[in-house]
Amino acid sequence: MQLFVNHQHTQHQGRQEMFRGRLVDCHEVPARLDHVAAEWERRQLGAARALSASLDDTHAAIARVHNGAYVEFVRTAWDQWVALHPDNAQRDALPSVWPLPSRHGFRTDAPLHNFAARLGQYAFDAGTPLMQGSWAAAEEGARCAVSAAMAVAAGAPSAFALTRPPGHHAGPDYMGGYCFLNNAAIAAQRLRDQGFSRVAVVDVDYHHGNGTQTIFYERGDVFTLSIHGDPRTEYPFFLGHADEAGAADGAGSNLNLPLPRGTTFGTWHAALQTGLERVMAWAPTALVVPLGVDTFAGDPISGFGLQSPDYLRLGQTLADLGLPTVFTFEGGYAVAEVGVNAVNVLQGFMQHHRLG
Ligand code: SP5
Ligand code: ZN
Repeated sequence: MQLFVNHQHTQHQGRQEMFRGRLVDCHEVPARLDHVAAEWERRQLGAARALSASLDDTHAAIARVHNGAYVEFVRTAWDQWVALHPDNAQRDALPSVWPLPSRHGFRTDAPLHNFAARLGQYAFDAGTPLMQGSWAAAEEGARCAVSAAMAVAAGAPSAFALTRPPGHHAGPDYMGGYCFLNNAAIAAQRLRDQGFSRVAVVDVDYHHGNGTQTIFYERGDVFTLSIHGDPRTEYPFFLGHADEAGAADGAGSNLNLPLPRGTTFGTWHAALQTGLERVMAWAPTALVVPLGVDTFAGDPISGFGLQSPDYLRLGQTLADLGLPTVFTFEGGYAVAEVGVNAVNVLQGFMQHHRLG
């Protein structure tokens, strides 16, 4: 498995997120990635590769799944924020006002010249702080995702984009859920553009992969499967229900398998196998796995009960599909265990994949 590491990730280091009416320390911290890198190294799984994608190519890949005005906003948001008031340089930007859906009468077509309004237009929660280095970190993460996809397109059996901030909650024109650019969607689209005719995304993060689902919802060339905490009780609440099956050309190519809080590995893995039967019946030629390990029993913000050895088995199950595979790093907030859990998936995969 080829490893691509985002060495710019520490430029994104959120201070606080809104939780139950007050600001609490961010769960999505730089040490998460460092633990995964250290565990990969400890097991001697191979040196990280140089990123093959240029910045120009990365921007082209980002533009394949994200809206140009949104990308330009994320790129320039910090400077706009600091221009409002010099004290803002010491604070992260967090949204606090949003338009409700248009049925409530609010307009989103009028020009917005206020930064707080523009931030609300492009974000769906107050848990995704944006700071000086957020764009640089997210951009380099997308570069890792493109490089990983290109490695697989060139014949590598598998590749891992080890990056943060994560990506699977970011939609065509919005940030949220600690995510700015959808690395998994960027990788899937690049695999399509490199000639893989049918790409499946199998999202195993605790939270529904709403951004990825939305990006591909009306397309028949990318299948999206997500297994996650039931959005009736779990974040992101407003998407991820079992009846979302895709639309237009994408009808039948989205599958959500929501599970209740408290679900442990036996039930979780049975759901995965049910989902993978649908995926394989769809006949994909490549796979993208947004890899979140916030399904871990010890995760501080999530509600499933997977144990560390279970992640080896998850890797094996994914390997048994026998597909060229790109992994992107998503959630997992039990910081001390995140390295062991994520690398268990990857090592379980490598030990069982027919392509090596
Ligand atoms: C990539 C990813 O896993 N994003 C998850 C974003 C979740 N943000 C909202 C979390 C709200 C739950 N907070 C519970 C805190 C308990 N101390
Ligand atoms: Zn998550």
